Amino acid sequence: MAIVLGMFAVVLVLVVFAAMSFVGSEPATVDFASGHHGGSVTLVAQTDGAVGTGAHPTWVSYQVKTPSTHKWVHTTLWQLPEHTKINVTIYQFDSGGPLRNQHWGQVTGTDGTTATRTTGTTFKIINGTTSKTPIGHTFTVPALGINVPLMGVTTSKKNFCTSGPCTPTKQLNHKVTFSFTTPGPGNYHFQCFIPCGAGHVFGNGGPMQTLGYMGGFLEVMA
Ligand SMILES: [Cu+2]
Repeated sequence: MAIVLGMFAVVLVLVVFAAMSFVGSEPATVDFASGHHGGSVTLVAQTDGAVGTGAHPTWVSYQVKTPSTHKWVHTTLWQLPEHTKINVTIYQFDSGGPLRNQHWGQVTGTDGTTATRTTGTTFKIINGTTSKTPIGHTFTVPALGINVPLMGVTTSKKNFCTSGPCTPTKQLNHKVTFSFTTPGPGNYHFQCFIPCGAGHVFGNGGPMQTLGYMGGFLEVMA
């Protein structure tokens, strides 16, 4: 009986520790919703080959700029107001490669079904089958039908950003802008669909399956 109780106590302690570390590791939420009274919302994010901060500084990741302090925050929990136009800018600092599935080279679900590059040209698809147009990541919200391919940069360049948060004005990046309109309230999962978790199972482990890195939620608020 003592052994059984002892084992039960050990299991209980382990469960509590696991739960606490899970809760403690949840990324911050950046709030674009409260204080919003009509008009559109500006959302600025970046994708880095190495996030440079937190528990896994070498992991590939998204970061987002707070609307109030304009500081980069390492999180993928973004609160947005409902039925609102969101103007998104993503600075892509990571390298890329040919797409395994050409589907992810298409722009879908955005206003006009287009996105705009640094040069000002709009595009509906990137031919991701060649190494000339490498894709680093995607911004994809499956429930909203949104997909935007994010082009990769050349790692051999001097101003390649090796560790985030990267500086858009100084370091090599592909800037992509697009807009979409939020639906009613709910939690809408978003993620990257490029298996970019190098060193993890089929590139789909590690940062690809961890909140705050290559996946997160658009928390659309009433
Ligand atoms: Cu990715």
